[in-house]
Amino acid sequence: MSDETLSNLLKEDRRFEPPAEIAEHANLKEEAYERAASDRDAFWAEQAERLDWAEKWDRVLDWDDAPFAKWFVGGKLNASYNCVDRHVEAGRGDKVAIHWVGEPLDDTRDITYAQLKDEVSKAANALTELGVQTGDRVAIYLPMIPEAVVAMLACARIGAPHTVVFGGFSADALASRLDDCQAKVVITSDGGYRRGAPSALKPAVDEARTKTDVVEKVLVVRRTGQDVDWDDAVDVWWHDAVDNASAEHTPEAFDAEHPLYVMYTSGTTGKPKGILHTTGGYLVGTSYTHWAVFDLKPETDVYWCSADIGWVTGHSYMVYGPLANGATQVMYEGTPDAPERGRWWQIIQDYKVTIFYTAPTAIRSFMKQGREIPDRFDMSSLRILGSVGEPINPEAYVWYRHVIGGDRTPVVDTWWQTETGMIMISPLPGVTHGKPGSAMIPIPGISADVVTEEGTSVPHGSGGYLVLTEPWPSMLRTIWGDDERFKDTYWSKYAKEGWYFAGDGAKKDSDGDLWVLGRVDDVMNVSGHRLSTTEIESALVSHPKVAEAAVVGAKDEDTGQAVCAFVILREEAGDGGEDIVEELRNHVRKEIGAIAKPRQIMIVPELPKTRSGKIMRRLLRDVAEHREVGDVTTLADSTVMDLIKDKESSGG
Ligand code: 6R9
Repeated sequence: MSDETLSNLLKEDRRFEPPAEIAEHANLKEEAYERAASDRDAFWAEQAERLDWAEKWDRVLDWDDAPFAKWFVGGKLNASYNCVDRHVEAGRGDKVAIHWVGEPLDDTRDITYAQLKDEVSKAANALTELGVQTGDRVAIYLPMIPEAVVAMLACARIGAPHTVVFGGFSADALASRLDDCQAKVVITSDGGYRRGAPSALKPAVDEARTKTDVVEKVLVVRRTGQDVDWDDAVDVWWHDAVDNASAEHTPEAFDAEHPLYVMYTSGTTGKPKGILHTTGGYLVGTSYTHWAVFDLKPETDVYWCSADIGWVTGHSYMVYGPLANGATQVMYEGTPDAPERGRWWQIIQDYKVTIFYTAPTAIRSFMKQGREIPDRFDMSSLRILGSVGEPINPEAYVWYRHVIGGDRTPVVDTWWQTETGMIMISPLPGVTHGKPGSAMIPIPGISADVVTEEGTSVPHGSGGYLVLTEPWPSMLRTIWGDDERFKDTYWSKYAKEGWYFAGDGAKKDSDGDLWVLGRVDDVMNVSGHRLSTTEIESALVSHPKVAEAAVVGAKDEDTGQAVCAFVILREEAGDGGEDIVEELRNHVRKEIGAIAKPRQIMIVPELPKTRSGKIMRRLLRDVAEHREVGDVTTLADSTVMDLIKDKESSGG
């Protein structure tokens, strides 16, 4: 990385101290870092004590067959019991587990832990009745309705690993996942509400069943009441099977390494990777981090994670972490703009949400709409804000803290992955000062480093590859059915050192704090200088007229790669004026340096994003290099590329 780019990042010198109130009562204090590092096994054993074990483990970690880990060897537990029953047994059955908010106004349900226990027990009985046995895989293809949580916990209760497929995925994507993990049962619904209208789900399951014959039964929740095709031999209504089942169900204790779920995530090749998580270590990792990073006070906090259940964030920080901790949380079915743009802030006001966890892409879209919208609501209940999914640019961080958090709230920028299962690098809200744009340092118990291609730790002020240097409880155990790909993808680059290669580029600043710069394939090389796409995007977004920016490196005869930027202007900036492109090019030059000045800037109405909000730079690179645009099937909105191409051909 060039000195120029580094010094630009280091110019970000705003700092936010932890509020005294949060610091004083913080769940984890400074000393935890030292304690965890001095005896790692003892630290994780201490964290494991937050769960109820039917049988205690005799060994914390078995790493003899690395990289195949076994955590809490010999221990037995039931994840569903830990998320539900034990809270009821402890006298907290009347506590609300989920304030569920449907997208149609006034369509809400409050579900207590006692009710959740009954629902999960019934669903577990119903699944058993449908022929699901311990070890069988069950796919879940549902909108954000309570039955999605119930279904996951019911699977966990009977030891049937679930694979949740995001409701926005196509029939093809669903079929390939069903096939890959040989799912015997699919749990779906007629449809769900999105942007004010019912959208169908079951037809995709019907179509997927024409492409694979692994599915024996489809359990269908009635959510919207829309018409569905029905196959009597396969389809079963949830309200028939579950509502009539017994609410008595004794959870069996499973081995700590019993598979809990498979979550598919995209890799560098076309075939998605089925990331396998197991029971004991995963639950220890998610409950510990949910408690430590969000400083959870289960008695008083109202927590809300806006992620969809179809992503790992929904698994770790909507289902397993919060419920294992006995938290009260909000779950929202719809989009942020239904029926109008203030919906999220309305929910925070209505439920007095205290901890809010969302993604930078959402924050930037709210910035674009302007602060007038959130300013209409009372969000003084908020005390901690979280960010996840991609690097948060300093402008978005400061806006989030200032406009949403009223300048009271620490922002925890949490770095982790589907593969890590839990948050790995993040500030602790009562300990770490906030540095906009930096995820700071690994949380207590976790070891990470930034290293060169050859595996040497980089000095402060330099960049390289992010690696995790010690195993952790919620690490992926393998890629479903493909141990070789697991070893190749994550453990071969630094095989000698035994490190996990995260696939992200990062830098250490002069304090040794970490800045995750994005996937290594998002790193450009311009005239021999390594430039981060994120960093240039961040510079663009710091311009008052810019709402969002995506940067790619396009092949260039002279410089190897050249910087090409796609920019969405803020609404109040109108068309930006005649010289907007030159103005922005010069702005980047001023912020970062001449080397980063974009060769080309296109003003566009939208950016191509996956359904989890990640910008698909691959497609933008196609445009920048004047190629036919590649596969758009994983885009949230596949028409976006047409809008961008129109712009390009009109010289926009
Ligand atoms: C949880 C989740 C993982 C990739 C990861 C990185 C990016 C996530 C980030 C971040 C910078 C953060 N990422 N959090 N980059 N700062 N706080 O998002 O999992 O969907 O598997 O994505 O997301 O590139 O490698 P997943």
